[in-house]
Amino acid sequence: MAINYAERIPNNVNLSDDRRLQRALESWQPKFLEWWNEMGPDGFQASDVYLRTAISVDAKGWANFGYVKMPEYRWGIFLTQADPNRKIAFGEHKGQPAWQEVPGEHRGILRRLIVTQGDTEPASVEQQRHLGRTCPSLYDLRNLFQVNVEEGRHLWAMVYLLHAYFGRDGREEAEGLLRRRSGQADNPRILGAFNERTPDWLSFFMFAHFTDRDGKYQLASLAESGFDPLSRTCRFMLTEEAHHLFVGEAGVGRVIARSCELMKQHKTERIGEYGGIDLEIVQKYLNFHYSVSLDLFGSELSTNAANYFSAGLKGRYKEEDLEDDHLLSANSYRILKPSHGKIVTSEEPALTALNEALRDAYIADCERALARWNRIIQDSGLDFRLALPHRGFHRAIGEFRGLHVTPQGQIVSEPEWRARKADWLPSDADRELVASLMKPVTAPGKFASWIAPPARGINLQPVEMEYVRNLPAN
Ligand code: BYC
Ligand code: FE
Ligand code: FE
Repeated sequence: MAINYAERIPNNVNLSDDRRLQRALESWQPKFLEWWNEMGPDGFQASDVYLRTAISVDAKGWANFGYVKMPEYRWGIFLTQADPNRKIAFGEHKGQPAWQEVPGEHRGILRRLIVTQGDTEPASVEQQRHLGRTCPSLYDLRNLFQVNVEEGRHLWAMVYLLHAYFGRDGREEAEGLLRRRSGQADNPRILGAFNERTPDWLSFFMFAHFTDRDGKYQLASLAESGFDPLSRTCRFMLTEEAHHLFVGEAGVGRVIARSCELMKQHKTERIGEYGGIDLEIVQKYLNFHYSVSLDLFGSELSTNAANYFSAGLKGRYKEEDLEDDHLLSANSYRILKPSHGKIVTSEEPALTALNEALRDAYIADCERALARWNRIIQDSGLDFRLALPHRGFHRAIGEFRGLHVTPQGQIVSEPEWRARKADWLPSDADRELVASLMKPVTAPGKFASWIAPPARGINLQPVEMEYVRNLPAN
């Protein structure tokens, strides 16, 4: 499954055998580059960045590292190897051979899933485009750009499917993916979290941790899809996603480590004046990014989710490891929902509760990562502990929407919520404090005051390597 880099669009799908498709994608390519130049990393398009590029989709050695100017990155189309015997593992078509073409009866909802997935990718690049100017180190700057170019490639992954399998409407959707803009009132991105701001690096690390992690769970569910090209493209995307999650978790972990160091050194929890970020502020950022990411799983009870599953288009997390009939015709699932001012458990048909089941898997993953962050604090001998807020906290989608739920899971009145909101979510003052610390640090091997250096560099290189060269002058 070697990747052909001799063509204008690198690919491992024999693109040159399909001239029509190749031409269609080659005419989308300059529009993508126009978008990248307009909405991609602001100020760094001429810099040389130590990036990895896929050379093969095999588990071993898919990455090649070298200095690249981002607009010259070789974005391409990479699918994992096909399994000719693959069968649909769930839903009404269970046991039938996986589809190599779009099943006509499910065309509309399949297209919508692909467009929704595709829309998040450029959105995240837009949200992060201004961050280069305030990077805490060249190491972090390079990681930001690595994530950005790979999100750009994820857009290519979905655009390939739209062009290859959905004809004219697919091509129109592919244009739409370049037209919507994160946070723009008249033409916003589709999902809520992708229209929020990512104003500073703490926010970026939280986003990469919590929001990219939604990506991991959604991609894993789409990797189960009976539509084989979607499954194969998502499988390769997941290998890229692992690095994004590393950037997020390790980034937040290094902020925590530095805060602990300053707290011990100055014997106070208020470390802003010493150049650190209070753990209390870290907790509020966590509350924000976790809650908007929980919304990305959709409503607890969803007929859309039931339809996606029954149609064989979107499975559950690790569908094939689950031991049931893979139809969910008679199963139930326990969810939490508000009822008469309290939060109660309720047995619901498992088929309509699929979003909540995926959210549960995600929450368990977030709990494991949280324990690793708390271990850093514990190992410094401090008593502070971070926590995930209740799943009903600050929700805009689903059963908890419109309610005011505290991080501990109490439903409170609106006045009480307003009075206490600044204890739970970043206040203007918190954001200003964090913003005031975001002074760029670009000397190789140096790090901003608010973050600890990483344990090791990229690709076995030293931490002090010049990961980005040719920075903009200013
Ligand atoms: N914001 O039945 P419901 C990633 C809409 S992240 C706004 O509750 P459903 C990445 C919903 O569209 C992974 N609207 O939900 C991470 C529907 O609208 P319509 C992205 C929302 O459909 C970092 C209505 O509410 N991938 O890759 O079961 C960086 C009722 O829908 C939201 C995917 O999302 C929201 N949060 O599930 C870069 C996978 N939630 O139809 C990249 C594909 C729901 O009434 N998408 N709505 O107009 C899906 O599987 C589903 O669309 C969702 C929603 C899970 C998102
Ligand atoms: Fe992505
Ligand atoms: Fe990602």
